[in-house]
Amino acid sequence: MTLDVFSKVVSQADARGEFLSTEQLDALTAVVASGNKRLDAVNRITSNASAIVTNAARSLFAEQPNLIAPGGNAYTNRRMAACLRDMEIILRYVTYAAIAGDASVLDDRCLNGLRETYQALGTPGSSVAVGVGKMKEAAIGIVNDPNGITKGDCSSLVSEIASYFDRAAAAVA
Ligand code: PEB
Repeated sequence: MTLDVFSKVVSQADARGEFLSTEQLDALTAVVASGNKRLDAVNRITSNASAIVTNAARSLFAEQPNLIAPGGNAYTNRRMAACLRDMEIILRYVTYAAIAGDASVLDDRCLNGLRETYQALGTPGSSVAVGVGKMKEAAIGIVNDPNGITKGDCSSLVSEIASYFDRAAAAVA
């Protein structure tokens, strides 16, 4: 089921017929308190999505030129377009998970069955995972850019966002 961090806690508590625990409320308080940072981070990634995708793809093809050589999995415009599109889809679902504060949307709507899809297509999932790792580095660099923002501690938000990229990479590697 696709949930955000609030509905996830509610459904977990409801499954046990319990009120929200102090720990659950504290965790949600932290999510609310850092809400503007989360919105800013997602806004920054979203505004730079096309650069994040193209730079990651360029860097992947520089490292793995076999992908774009005749017979490679990104050779021909059609496959290149499919590859860029896949990276954009994955980045889009990472931003959804980041705004929701929960990975379920990424799992259910993007990663579920993706490994099998790539196996069936003969697309190297390990190369997709490398591309996702490159998007992660770029996205985190953009989120951490001190330009134009009030300085604050974004470390837990950054590691949460990093975990969504890691999850996507692990799902196809
Ligand atoms: C997943 N990717 C491809 C297809 C599907 C997906 C379902 C087959 C149908 C099509 O071509 O459109 N679609 C994609 C996705 C979701 C979805 C993530 C989630 C909701 O609905 N080729 C490379 C790189 C890599 C790549 C390693 C990093 O060399 C990707 C990019 N994906 C790639 C390629 C194809 C593809 C399809 C090349 C086309 C494969 C082919 O037809 O030969």
